[in-house]
Amino acid sequence: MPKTLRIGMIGYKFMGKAHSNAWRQVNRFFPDLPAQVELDTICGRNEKAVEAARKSLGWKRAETDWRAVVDDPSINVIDINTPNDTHAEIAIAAAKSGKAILCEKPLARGVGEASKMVAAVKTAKVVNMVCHNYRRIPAVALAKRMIEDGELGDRIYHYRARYAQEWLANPEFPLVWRLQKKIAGSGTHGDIDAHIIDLGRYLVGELKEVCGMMETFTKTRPLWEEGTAPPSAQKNGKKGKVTVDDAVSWVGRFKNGAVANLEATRFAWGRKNNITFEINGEKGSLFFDFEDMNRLKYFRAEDAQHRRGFTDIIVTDRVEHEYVGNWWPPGHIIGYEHTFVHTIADFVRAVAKGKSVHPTFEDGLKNERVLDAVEESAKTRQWVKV
Ligand code: SOE
Repeated sequence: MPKTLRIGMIGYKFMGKAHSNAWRQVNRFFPDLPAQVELDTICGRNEKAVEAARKSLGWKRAETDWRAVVDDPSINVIDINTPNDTHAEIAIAAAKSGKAILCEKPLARGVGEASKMVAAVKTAKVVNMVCHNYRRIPAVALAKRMIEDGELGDRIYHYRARYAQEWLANPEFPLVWRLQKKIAGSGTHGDIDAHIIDLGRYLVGELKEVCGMMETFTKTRPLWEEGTAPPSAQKNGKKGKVTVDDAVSWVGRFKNGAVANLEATRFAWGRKNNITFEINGEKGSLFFDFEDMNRLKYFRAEDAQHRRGFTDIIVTDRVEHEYVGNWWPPGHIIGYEHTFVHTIADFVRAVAKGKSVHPTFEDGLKNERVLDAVEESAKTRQWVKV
């Protein structure tokens, strides 16, 4: 008889919606999972808004006090989708309550908080995971397999990645929490650079040292009451100070000798949610573009010179490509929301077996070490060891 996992989800906006869809779909599309999930409680501060989310996202109960959810003995899993300043407090309390924990990225606002979270889950011996959903894109999983199979050779020369969005290029976009250091910890850096750092750690290896720069293009923005009006609405014309980075660029060295070159920005008009990476090895290259997420491009240096070029792999084979078999026949592509279903399917398996899968909180801490090192480098204009 499969176990039942009752989920308590803290946070109900964008990530709450993506996670709710994944919790609802996971047993339907991964029928072999060793546990059935129940969307038990959704939690948020605004009673009216969280009740509306409960109804639309399919949860049994709505709650405004996260502590009540964490202390509820009938809840087995805590899924944290709140702003970054609450991740540590909620996760540490959930670990003490013996809950398995899925936490949105970035794990915390820096190494200090992340270290406490890792200590808490290790002491409590609870299954833990950070929701770096892009690892579980089938094309990214294929890239990992090809690198491990030696298709790029033993030596990787470059990991080059960019994460570009445009949603803050409008200077009138209000001062939301992602622009406030005390809540977010950092701006573009912890928000989306964290994702391409995680992909670099997953696909290439650990970073040894970094050298970076940061820029804040728009120093002040209109104030607004979070949750009282759509972001375009502005409250009383007052402005507040932006206290985080708008863009970050950095280079680094991996421990295995590969060179890193990463850039993240939320000021790139025309780029909605554009993640690209290219990995160059001694025997060839891989290229991925999230705007075309079901393809992986592969260049094999050993092909005959007159006909070699980037081959275009459509990553939709039901047997050869991870996760695809749970969806549609070849060529019927999948999307952003499926990456959360894949992540949560692996998390459910981990909880049922009592053994965490990557990326764990330890991975989240290693990510924070890179984030903090880049931030220190940008401040000191020096190379910094991770
Ligand atoms: C905002 O930049 C954001 O929602 C990130 O916080 C997510 O992690 C990313 O997947 C999409 O963009």
